Amino acid sequence: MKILLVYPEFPETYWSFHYALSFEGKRSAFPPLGLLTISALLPDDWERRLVDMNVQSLKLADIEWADVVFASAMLVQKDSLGRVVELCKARGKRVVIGGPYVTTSTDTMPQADHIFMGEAETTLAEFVRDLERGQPKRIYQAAERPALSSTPVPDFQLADLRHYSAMPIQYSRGCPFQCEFCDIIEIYGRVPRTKSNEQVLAELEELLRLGWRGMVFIVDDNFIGNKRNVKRLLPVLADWSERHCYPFSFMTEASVNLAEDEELLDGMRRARFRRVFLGIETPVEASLKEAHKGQNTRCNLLDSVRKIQSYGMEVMAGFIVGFDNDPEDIFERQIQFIRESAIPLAMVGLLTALPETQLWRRLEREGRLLVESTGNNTDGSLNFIPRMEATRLVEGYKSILRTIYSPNEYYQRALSCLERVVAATPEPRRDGLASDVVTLLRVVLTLGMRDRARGEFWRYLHRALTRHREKFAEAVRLAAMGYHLRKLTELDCS
Ligand code: B12
Ligand code: SF4
Repeated sequence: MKILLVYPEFPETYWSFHYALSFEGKRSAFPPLGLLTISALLPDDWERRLVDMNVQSLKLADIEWADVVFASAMLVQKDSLGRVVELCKARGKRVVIGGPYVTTSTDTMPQADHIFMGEAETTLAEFVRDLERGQPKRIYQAAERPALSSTPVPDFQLADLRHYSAMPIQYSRGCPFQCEFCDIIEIYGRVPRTKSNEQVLAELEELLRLGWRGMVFIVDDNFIGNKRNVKRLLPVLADWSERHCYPFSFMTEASVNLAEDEELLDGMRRARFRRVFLGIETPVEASLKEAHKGQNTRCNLLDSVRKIQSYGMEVMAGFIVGFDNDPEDIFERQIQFIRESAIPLAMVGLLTALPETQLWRRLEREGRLLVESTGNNTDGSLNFIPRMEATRLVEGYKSILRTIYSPNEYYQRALSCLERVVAATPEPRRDGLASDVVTLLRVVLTLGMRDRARGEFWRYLHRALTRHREKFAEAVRLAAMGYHLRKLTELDCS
């Protein structure tokens, strides 16, 4: 059996990091871990090929080669997925689809032959058996969420690692909290399930064997969802890293209560976590309460950010406007908070009702739902009737983006971040010195010569060099990221 695994194209969004990645000569941030995991669950003697359309085009020859096509998508990839399914069906191929989009919106891809809802660790084996018997079903959905002990080491070797800026691994699924807008808890549940320490090390060993060096993104919904287990993992991870001369550094996503736990923070510092993404959402307490995000109201959010930064981790964070309780001055308050927090990568979105969430159900009851979301909460579109007048909300939202990504504001935050994030040892080298030099030249050529904000860039670089010389590589990386965020803002919000 020949299996073609296809990952549809992402539209250009803040999250594509397109403009920043091009400096490094990378085509995409991460390979598709869902498909690499699916591949590892298939019978050993089946042949597999991966086409990540974010790094290479889908060729007719690939489709012709395959007996079965497997595709995975988030909502934001829906249009591209639709085109993939159409193309493959037109060539008479059997098409199997799965992933977060398919899980939450089943009835929207009528041409696909088989639909996998939820996690596939148990259902895929059932499909393979059914297929061999000639009786595959249209819909597969596991009765229970699988234990992650059944998740194999992903087939990382299928991806051309050179095209990506970081590698993903997953330690846990699910999150114990219950934020109203969140679809994670609907898809992956509220009881965090973790892999064993041995499984994690086996995945790292495999990445090492394949020659990967550099950033590893632990793509958990909430890395500290199961604190007891993660506290057992961290010393093992630190020890492994030391024994292997620190080939990787780590980034992950976590809830803000990370700041309350010094044992966890210390464990993460020792294991060389460099970045952590927090769901801060808003500094407005009434809006946090409305969103059932109680964990963010029990602390001073700015202090929590500062504490995490003091453990050597850059904080990235998500922010949302559009809650019913947002006051008229919400836009200024978000800007002020972001300014004071020293979070360069502040990702601000409009509240979005994703299918099957508590928010979706409430708005449906209140008769306020308009359309299915585009899946991209930064494209300025609303899929429900907000309390605030819609035009004012969208305009205010865009004014946040224009302000926080403007060169002065962004470079100032980047400098404050360099100042606060305690000096760490250099990050592991991925592609060697020559490649670093080429990246630097590209950044200097674009930001320091061609860009209209070149004056701000040189002032930033000068201050970074004089005050934080040992963090020069970090300073350049942040500048590149800021350029991406500003470019998109100029395209979308002018
Ligand atoms: C890493 C990640 C990213 C990476 C991209 C990684 C990549 N190239 O794939 C980055 C950071 C770039 C990213 C960006 C975005 N992301 Co994202 N991301 C994730 C995250 C944290 C992990 C994904 C992952 O690797 N999971 C691990 C694998 C093993 O799990 P899985 O994909 O679910 O696969 C399992 C099953 O679903 C199933 N399966 C999956 N595919 C298939 C296919 C077949 C054929 C079969 C049979 C089974 C199957 O089997 C697997 C094993 O059980 C998820 C959350 C999560 N827990 O998954 C969010 C998530 C997928 N992202 C999400 C969103 C919304 C986004 C953004 C739109 C951001 C935003 N808020 O606007 C952007 C879009 C990207 C862009 N360029 O614009 C949502 C998707 C919601 C939806 N219903 O579509 C999620 C679920 C998180 C959330 N609620 O916010 N993301
Ligand atoms: S903390 Fe994050 S992952 Fe957990 S429920 Fe809230 S939004 Fe979802």
